[in-house]
Amino acid sequence: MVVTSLAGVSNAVAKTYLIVIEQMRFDPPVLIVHRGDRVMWVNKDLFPHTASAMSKAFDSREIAPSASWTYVARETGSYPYRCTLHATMRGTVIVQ
Ligand SMILES: [Cu+2]
Repeated sequence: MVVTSLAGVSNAVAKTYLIVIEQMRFDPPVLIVHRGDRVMWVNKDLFPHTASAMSKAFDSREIAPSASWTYVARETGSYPYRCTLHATMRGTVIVQ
């Protein structure tokens, strides 16, 4: 895996964005972040979920109730993802 330098990023302060999992939904369903930012999924349901990229770029595996999982967005692109436990649950992270 290539470790990219952050030298070219004008805003060096990485942000953390929250995606709340509640009532079988990802909120927001589409999230746009910048390279280097963190995306944290927080599970507010009473049963586990996953955030699993279709491309396999990331996979939280099971996020327990009240637990969270964080992904550092290192590569630009559009990342549709789903919950592998519930077929209707889908979202997209776009890394610019
Ligand atoms: Cu689920």
